[in-house]
Amino acid sequence: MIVLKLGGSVITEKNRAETLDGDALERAADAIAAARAGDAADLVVVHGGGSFGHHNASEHGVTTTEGTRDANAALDIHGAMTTLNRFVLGRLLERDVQAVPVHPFSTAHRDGDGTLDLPTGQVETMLAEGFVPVLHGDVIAHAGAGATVVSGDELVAALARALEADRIGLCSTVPGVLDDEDAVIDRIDDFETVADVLGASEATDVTGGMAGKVQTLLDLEAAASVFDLASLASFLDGENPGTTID
Ligand code: IP8
Repeated sequence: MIVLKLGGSVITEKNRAETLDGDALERAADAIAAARAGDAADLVVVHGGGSFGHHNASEHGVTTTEGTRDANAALDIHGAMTTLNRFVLGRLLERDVQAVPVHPFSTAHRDGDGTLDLPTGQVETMLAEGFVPVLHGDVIAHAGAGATVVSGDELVAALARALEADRIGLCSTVPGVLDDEDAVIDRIDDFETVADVLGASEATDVTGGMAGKVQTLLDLEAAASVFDLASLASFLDGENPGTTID
């Protein structure tokens, strides 16, 4: 089974509030639909926020650790993410991909120490019944902190562990993890060797840049690939485009 993250900056115009990158989303949906039409593995999709969610989260001062107890603030962030989720589902459904939503706010929470608890029974049942579950970065209840942001990357890691994913794909705006000369690093198997070339994301992003992603992915059992939209079809075809993190 495959866990695929569609980066928020891939499917939205990240620097213009609540603006979809319609062409990019169509291309992503085309690649997913083509893969589903073949002899496809089970697929779980997670998408990030991009310009839906991050702006709302920073307006309300909400991050993965700083929470809010204002339900209106939580709903503002959640609402932006569910709007984007509807767009993603819509593009997939138009292509006969049997995509269904899973909203983390209604299913997941964080313990007092910030650990994410994401039940996956519904996702497993959806997969067994032939659906493609589509999750998204969100706000979730956080013991002792109100509600905090959960990033798509955290969801990818939790799903990959719980569902024993075979492959993880991160479809990003860059063709892979880049070194200091902007060349794609083919393979990363420990963090120290790449730590100083990994910068933080420039646009408003409350959940961290590439360095955080690489660290999270290194901790997982399954191999992960970081690639751009041009390589999504080849990843879904079983190839290893971009950077392999294992
Ligand atoms: O774009 C965060 O998801 P990400 C979503 O995967 C929110 O970091 C609510 C800011």
